[in-house]
Amino acid sequence: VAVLFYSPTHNIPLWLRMLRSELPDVPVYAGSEAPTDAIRLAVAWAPPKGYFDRFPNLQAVYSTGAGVEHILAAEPGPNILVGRVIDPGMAEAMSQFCTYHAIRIHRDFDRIARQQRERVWHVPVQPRAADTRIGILGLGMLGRHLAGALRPFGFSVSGWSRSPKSIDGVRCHWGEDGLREILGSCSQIVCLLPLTEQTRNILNAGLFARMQRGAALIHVGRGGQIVMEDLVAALRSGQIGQAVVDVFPGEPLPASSPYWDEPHLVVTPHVASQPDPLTAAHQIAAEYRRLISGDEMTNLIDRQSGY
Ligand code: NDP
Ligand code: OXD
Repeated sequence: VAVLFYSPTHNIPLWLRMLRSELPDVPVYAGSEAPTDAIRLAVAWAPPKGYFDRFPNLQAVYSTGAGVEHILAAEPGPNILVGRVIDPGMAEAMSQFCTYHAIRIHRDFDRIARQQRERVWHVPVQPRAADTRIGILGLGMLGRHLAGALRPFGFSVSGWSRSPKSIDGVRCHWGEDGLREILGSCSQIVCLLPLTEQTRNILNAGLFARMQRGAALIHVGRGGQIVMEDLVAALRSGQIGQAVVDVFPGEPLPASSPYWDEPHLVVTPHVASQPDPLTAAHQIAAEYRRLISGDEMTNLIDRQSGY
């Protein structure tokens, strides 16, 4: 009975070390060396399609991170449980990333930096945080944490989810009508949705047209949710004032991409938040013990809804 780790991008020796120290009595293998019959639990990032077919006794696959669309794309058998790491450190890092950009945009700190380069001493009018309404698309583990992180700065906060919600201090919207309301009422929109059939290409020209003119977009969900050509057109027309994009339809973004140079667009290399291998390994070890003792596993996703 053993655990498998697979990733084309992670620091594999580090993850193996962490998993082995949390599961000292359990063999933990990296992809290519695994004895296929023994593997019960796999921990993976972006496995190729059909990758799990070779493990006849596999019962559960955990994403190393919060998103699971890359696991589902590999098409694990229908009876295999799919879960994800729920890391408090990830939520903190995501809130830091989004709050930093929200404040930078709200206070127009780019203009202050420009003034320094131009040796201009000019004191702009200080905007009121309550007048800036920030809309968060996705009120899950990360979106809710971000809502809580923005409130102490005085921002007005709205959120959008699939099912109705009631969160203290947050104007909650849901469904199609809710999307129209949140887009029309916020001067900054943060996308923290999972990638599913419903959210693929959701950030497109139609959605941008429903945002307030000159509003900002902070996209930290998934690359498959944004139509980059539409974003560039919206930035150039002024419909979107500025954008931060952390996740792209094709990653890594090639050096030849024009997006690096697009005015009013901040490009970041999928760094908003990353799982901490130490806490992730601790959590995965607990899940493994539940699996082996027949207890219900936690942090599983609903394969029907895709998140
Ligand atoms: P959760 O699964 O906890 O929450 C997802 C939220 O999105 C829920 O509120 C859900 O609504 C809502 N949602 C899903 N589908 C729809 C829909 N069709 N319409 C409206 N709302 C919808 O996800 P997390 O908060 O943990 O993570 C969100 C995503 O962030 C991840 O899937 C990943 O893609 C991305 N991410 C990006 C990182 C980065 O570094 N850029 C790092 C980590 C994650 P409901 O509550 O009603 O179910
Ligand atoms: C994740 C990510 O989904 O890092 O965890 O994007």
